[in-house]
Amino acid sequence: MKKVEVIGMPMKYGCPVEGADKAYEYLKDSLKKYFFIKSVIDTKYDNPVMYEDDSNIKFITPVMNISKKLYKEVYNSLETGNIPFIVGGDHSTCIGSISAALDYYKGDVTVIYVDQHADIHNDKTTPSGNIHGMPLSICIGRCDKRFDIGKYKLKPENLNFIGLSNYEKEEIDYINDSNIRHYKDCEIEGNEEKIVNEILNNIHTKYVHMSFDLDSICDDDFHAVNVSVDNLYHNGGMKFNTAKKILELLLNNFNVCSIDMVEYNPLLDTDFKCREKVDEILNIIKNSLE
Ligand SMILES: [Mn+2]
Repeated sequence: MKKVEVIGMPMKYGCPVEGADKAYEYLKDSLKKYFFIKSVIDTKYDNPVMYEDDSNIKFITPVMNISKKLYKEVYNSLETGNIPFIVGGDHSTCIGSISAALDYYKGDVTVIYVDQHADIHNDKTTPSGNIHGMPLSICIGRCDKRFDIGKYKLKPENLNFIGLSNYEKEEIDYINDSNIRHYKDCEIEGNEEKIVNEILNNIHTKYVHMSFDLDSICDDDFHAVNVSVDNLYHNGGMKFNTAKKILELLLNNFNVCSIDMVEYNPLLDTDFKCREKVDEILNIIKNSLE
């Protein structure tokens, strides 16, 4: 039986908000209760440079160098027959994990991306220059060669979004033009099984990487994230119970080879309410996969 093993990724260079790099440290005791801890990536970086050229991309060398360290660790975990569970960090975390899964399984990997944001800007379209809004384009290979990592690229047909609510025009245009399957945050409640079955019936690969951004949960139920979506026009994410149901269905129905959980910001979790919910999520992962 495969074993879930935790890789801590205290990554902060993909997002300007302080705090997500401390998630692993805050969650360590809970994580140890449920899982074997494989390692923690050393994300310390001497003299990181924010802008290296005249583009608006921030911290490209630290992000890519640290991502390559995570890539090696995730690849090694897959080689030893385990299921790496990467605890970020901002969502640039998934650059290393997805590219490692793609290389290890020679491209035979579907990504299920549970997030309110599309995270699919490329180096030309990003308005903020924050790399946590670009990881999927990096894995697909639609950024310039400074972002090269791994050999196998993610095919758009093997990408699925669950929980989308917040994206820029360039992102949704690319998603629509590439026929990327996507479900908006407001479509999910009550349709969890239907959605999971639709993805299951259209899957082209043997393996699935699940990338779970905690900001896919609405602000009322889970506020301690780097970039919450809360505006007049959206419910701003799934209810916690809906997210749990989706997670449970995904983990029980797909051949999940690797998982990320990202963007938890413990500095904003002043009453520890979100940490209790993370504990419930860990329990679901444990019960579904081990
Ligand atoms: Mn994200």
